[in-house]
Formats: sequence, C-alpha cells, structure tokens
Amino acid sequence: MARRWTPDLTRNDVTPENVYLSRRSLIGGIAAGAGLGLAGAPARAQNDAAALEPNSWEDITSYNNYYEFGTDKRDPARHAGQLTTAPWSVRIDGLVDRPGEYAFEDIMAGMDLEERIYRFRCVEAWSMVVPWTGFELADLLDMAGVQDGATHVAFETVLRPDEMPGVSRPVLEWPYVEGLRLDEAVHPLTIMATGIYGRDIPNQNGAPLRLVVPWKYGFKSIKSIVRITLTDSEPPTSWNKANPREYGFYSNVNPNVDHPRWSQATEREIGGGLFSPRKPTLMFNGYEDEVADLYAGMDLAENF
Ligand SMILES: Nc1nc2c(c(=O)[nH]1)N[C@H]1C(S)=C(S)[C@@H](COP(=O)(O)O)O[C@H]1N2
Ligand SMILES: [Mo]
Repeated sequence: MARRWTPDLTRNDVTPENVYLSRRSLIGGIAAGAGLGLAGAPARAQNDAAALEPNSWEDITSYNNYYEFGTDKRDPARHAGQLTTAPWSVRIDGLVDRPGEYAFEDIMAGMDLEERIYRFRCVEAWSMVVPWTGFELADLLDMAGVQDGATHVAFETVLRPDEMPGVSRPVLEWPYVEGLRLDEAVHPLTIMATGIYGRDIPNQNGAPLRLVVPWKYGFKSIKSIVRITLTDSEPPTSWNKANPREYGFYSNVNPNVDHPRWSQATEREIGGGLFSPRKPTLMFNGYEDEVADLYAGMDLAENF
C-alpha cells in the first residue's frame, strides 16, 4: 500500500502520545497503567489515559444522532437496521487523478485498520469516548490521488427515502453533506471509521464507513458516506446551511466559544450516571497539541 501522501500544509505526522496511551489503557484496563509507567508520566497524559475509558457498546449504539432515521436519540437504533449497506461504494471525484466509484471491499483491501480511542463531543454538550476501528482518511485520498489546486474535501451521506423514515421531513436539506479543509482532512487524527470495539460499525453509527474528526463537534463526523469530492473552495455543510448563526464551517470544539443558546464550557458524559458532575470541555476536545497548528493566527470566535 502506498504510504501516506503528506502535503506541505501538514507537519504533524506522528502518532499522538495520548492515542498511544489510551490504546494501552483499553487493552490492559486502568490497572495496566501503572505497569506501563504511567505513574511517572506527566499529569496531562495520566488524565488523558484515565479520561479515555471507553463508553459501553450499549451507550455508543443506542444513543445516536442520525436524523435520516428520526430526531429522537433512540430512533437510529430502531430504524437504521433497514439501511442496505452491502453492496456499497464511494464515488471519489473532483480534483483527483483517479476519479471513480470505489467498491467498499476494494477500499478495505488497501487500508491498514487500527484502533483509535477518541473523545467524541457533540455540539449539544454531551460526550462519550469511542473505540473506533478505521483507517486514516489521508490513505483513502491517496488512493484517488489528490491534485494540486485542491483545497477542501466535501462529503455526502447516502440518501434512500425508502430506507430512511426521517428524510420525509425537512429537518435538514438532504442528503446530509459535510466538508473539511484539505489540511484537516489529511491530518493523522482524521479517520474513516468502519468498526467500534473491533466489530463492524452498526448502521446507527454510520455503516459501512463514516468520518471521525475528534477535535470537532460530532456533526462534522458524517455517516454512511457515498461520495467524496476534492474541491478548490469551501463546500456547503448541512448544519451551516440550516442555521449559519449557530453552526460554522469549522466547528472546532472550543469551551470559550458558546453556542448562541447554551454554554460550551462543560459537557455531560453519557453513561456517567444521574448525579455525575459535568466535565470541563477541553480546547480542541483535548487534541490541542496535535491540531492547534492548523489554526495558527486564526480568530477562533470568528471562524467558529
Ligand atoms: N448523515 C448523518 N451524519 C451524522 C448525523 C446525521 O444526522 N446524519 N449526525 C451527526 C451528529 S450531530 C453527531 S453528534 C454524530 C453522532 O454519531 P454517533 O451516533 O455515532 O454517536 O453523527 C453526526 N453525523
Ligand atoms: Mo451532534
């Protein structure tokens, strides 16, 4: 398999320490932490490892946002089973050397799967920790060959009114669309997830493949992708089209920039229990060391 294509926009090419530590914490549990020398690690890394105890399979697969199946958190688990996910293909087009319809199996054959335990923070101020399985989006873009001049990546979710009861209502403009700047898209933290806890990703979580951008609000992580287009301008995004005052293009997790209708300073941990205190929300959802460079010199309140 071809190695990752690295544009000059991105310099951060190493596996972040907190991802590495958290992977160990899943394998060995908290007790293994001491054995791995975490006792001597800096306070921040210890906190990361402790905070990254993943949510249960039950939490992750029964409390969902997937509006094509309804707006109640339980609707996706009830209705997404109807979605036909095989055969599946992703059309990759726009500014690429090898545009075309890529079969899901052919994509998987060319990718290195790994586990990534990431914090997941919804713009609605709840959060989970999810053990995804997937591959770096950069590797998929490499398969298609990104051309000079591409600056952004646009994504589109499948639209099947017969299988998606939610799309009969104009909650959003369908199909659901999202976008990233190219340097965000090829950042090593940005993955396409195809599994959770090492099992195939359930339909309600975006089978057979969905985007995961852990430093951005959850709605950027578009599900059940059928099209990826390389462009030379910022693509339209569903939530921004629906309410540009409340949802920006960037949507980086930021405790200092409130949603117009609620604070983003804290979050409710799903599965934390009725009386568990709200957690402070971390800058870039805890991935500041890895991604702050992408936004150097940018006003993050203006570019929200
Ligand atoms: N196509 C599509 N993708 C989507 C959504 C959606 O409604 N439709 N919801 C987004 C939102 S708001 C969140 S928080 C996450 C939820 O992912 P999860 O259900 O796997 O936790 O998916 C995102 N991706
Ligand atoms: Mo969300």
